Amino acid sequence: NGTQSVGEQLDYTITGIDAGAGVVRSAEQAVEDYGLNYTVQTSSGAAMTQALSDAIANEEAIVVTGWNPHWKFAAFDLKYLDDPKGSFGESENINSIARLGLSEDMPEAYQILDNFYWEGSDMENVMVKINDGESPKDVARQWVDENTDKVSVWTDGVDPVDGVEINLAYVAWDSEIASTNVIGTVLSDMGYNVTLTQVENGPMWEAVASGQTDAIVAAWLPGTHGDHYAKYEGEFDDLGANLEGARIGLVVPAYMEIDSIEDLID
Ligand code: PBE
Repeated sequence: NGTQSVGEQLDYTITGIDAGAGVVRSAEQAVEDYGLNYTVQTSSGAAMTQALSDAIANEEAIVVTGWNPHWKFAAFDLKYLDDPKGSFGESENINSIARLGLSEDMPEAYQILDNFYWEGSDMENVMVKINDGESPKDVARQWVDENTDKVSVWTDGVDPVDGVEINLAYVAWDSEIASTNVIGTVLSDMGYNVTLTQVENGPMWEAVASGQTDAIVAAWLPGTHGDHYAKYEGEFDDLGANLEGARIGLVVPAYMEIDSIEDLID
């Protein structure tokens, strides 16, 4: 297909994830910013990584909405496309957000959530194992057991509780499956009766703002979820970053001979 343009090779399609994801919204922004005649196809994180894996097996062209931390960078040789117009923003933090009143109602959980902080490499280790086929719960259990040095900092000086119910909402993004299961395991070890509720992105923000859920550890800021953050500002308690140096953007296999979103233009 040496005669085909990049756009033709890609069927003028950016392989997206769930429609509610910030990275999909940013990809639609990029289509506008760069004047691309591409469609951002929405599906799910799992469908995106399957499409990526299939394309790489056949050395075909593909461009996906990507982010890190993510196991795909350990599994495949990938690169971000440069984004000179800044459609995808800069470096991101992942923040923990509590419902209003959590600090009074569940001071122990609040303290742990406030202390929760880990590195991109920690999250990626958890993600890689989950992708290898182990259950998120089992991998989280293992990570917590093997990282008592880190976990003990989060629980330092916090008294255990006796079966208090707590709910954490999350979206089924690989990164958030990892983080939510890990903090859920830590809270459970501290005596909480933990429920993890999987929802879509918009409903996740609405749930923490309305108090339907107690907390989320999945707030990508300032860009990716900036619209949700602004919509509900004042209706939640921002506990700050649990991870720094995250990123979103358009990602392609390293063998593709393009380096910038601008190279998608025919
Ligand atoms: N993500 C992973 C999410 C946030 C976490 C980058 C796919 C998104 O809203 O795009």
